[in-house]
Order: sequence, then C-alpha cells, then structure tokens
Amino acid sequence: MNRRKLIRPLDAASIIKDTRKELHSSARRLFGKRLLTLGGLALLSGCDLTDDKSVNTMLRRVSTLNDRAQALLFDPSKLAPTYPESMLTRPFPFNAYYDIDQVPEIDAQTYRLELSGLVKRKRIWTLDELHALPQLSQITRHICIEGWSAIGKWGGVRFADFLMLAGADTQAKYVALHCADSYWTSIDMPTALHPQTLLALTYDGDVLPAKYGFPMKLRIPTKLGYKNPKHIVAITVTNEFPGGYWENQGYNWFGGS
Ligand SMILES: Nc1nc2c(c(=O)[nH]1)N[C@H]1C(S)=C(S)[C@@H](COP(=O)(O)O)O[C@H]1N2
Ligand SMILES: [Mo]
Repeated sequence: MNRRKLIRPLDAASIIKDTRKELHSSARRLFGKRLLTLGGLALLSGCDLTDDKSVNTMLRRVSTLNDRAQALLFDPSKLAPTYPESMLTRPFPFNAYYDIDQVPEIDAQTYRLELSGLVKRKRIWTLDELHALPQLSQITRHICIEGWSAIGKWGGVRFADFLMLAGADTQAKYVALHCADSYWTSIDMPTALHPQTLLALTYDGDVLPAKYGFPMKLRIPTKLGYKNPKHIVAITVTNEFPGGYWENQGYNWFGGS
C-alpha cells in the first residue's frame, strides 16, 4: 500500500517541519532575526492552541504567512543551480500519489493541451505544435518533500515564452495545471515567468517517458517536487486560488525549494 494514501486531510507534522524550516531560513529575515516559536506566533495571533482544530487553524495561518514571505523573497532573476551531465542521477526516481503500475497511458496522437482562463488566445495545442516551438534544455535538481533529491535533464519550451505566445495576462495571480491522473497544482505568476520554468517534453534527451510525465510536465527547479506536475492536459490562468492535490491536504502552497 502506498503510505501516502494514509495522510490525513491536514498533515500537521509536515507543516510544523515546513514552518520550522522556513522560520530558520529565508523568512526569518522578515522577522528581524528573532526566532518565532509556534507558541510565540499563537500569542501574536491570539490563538489558543487547546485542541486539534485550533492547532490546525494556527498551522494553516503560519503556512499562509509562509506563502507570503516566500513570494516576497522570491527573486525572479535568481537562477536555481545547474549541473554537469556527469552528475545526473541514474536511475532517476519515480514518484506519484499511486504506484508505478498505475501511471496514466496517454496517446500522443489524440493528446490535446487546453489553455484557458485569462489568456487572449484560448485554444487547444497538439503535441506536434508544442514540439515545433523553440526548445531548450537544462540540468537541475528535483527536491521531493519526502526527503530525496535527484539531478535530471529536461528539455522543452520556456514556459514564459509559451504564456506570451498565448497572450496570457501576466498580471494574473495564478497558473493552474491540471493532469491526466486528476492531480493538479498551481503556481504564482512570477514563478510561471521565471526563465528556468520549463514546459518539458523530453527527459535525458529523449521523449519524456510515461513514468516521468508523458507527454508533458512542468519542470520548475525553484519549487519542490509536488509543484512539478506531470501529464498536464489543461492550463488555466486565473485570479482565483486554485490550490492543489497535496496543497489542499496541508503542504505549503508556495512550495519553494
Ligand atoms: N500528475 C502528477 N504529477 C506529479 C505527481 C503526481 O502524483 N501526479 N507527484 C509529484 C511529486 S510529489 C513528485 S516528487 C514528482 C516526481 O516526479 P518523477 O516521477 O519524475 O520523479 O512528481 C510530482 N508531480
Ligand atoms: Mo514529491
């Protein structure tokens, strides 16, 4: 059994870990180098942590606060590290909310990508059309919240180029990504426009294998693994908070790495 299916609606432990990490690192600068404990935050917010529900509410608030801190600290021109070919992780790990024998099978011929929401040119893209756009490739580290990381090489279209081509409203807040396996996630616009955010069509120089997200995934080296959706079938530009599969179960929404 996949142990992640056992995760409760709100995985408090993961948020505490996440919160602690954030308070100890980037976000701490915002708090004037003073370390805020959960208890301290509770005092500040007038929240008494007497039961599970109020603890959850509190942690949710801390996580939302983290989203804002991370968004403020995000530097759109700062690049994630890149690596030489010699450092590629082989074999690259597979991960999903299900086991590998349940990876969706997508037919390249009938595959369509639907682009909708706050875009001038709402339309459907075929795989050939995506492959016909200018391609680039990069070697970056994928970091999964479950405690592993791996270096991989992905190729494809710069997502910012794709959004521009589509006439996306770049003032919009979110880009939501919907996947063939019902997974979904969403990202902030500055991350969508980051130069390393890639609409990835290849892995290690070849067509993206099914397990790694055929026919298309979003490779975002500035974000944690769960914010790198595979098998994307629809993209929506929106101002309404779209949440995400894991995010709605307690994972921090911004999910920076
Ligand atoms: N469609 C879809 N995308 C997904 C997931 C998923 O379950 N379904 N899992 C995410 C998580 S948690 C991780 S770590 C990575 C794993 O990607 P990989 O199989 O290429 O290593 O995919 C992410 N994107
Ligand atoms: Mo992950």
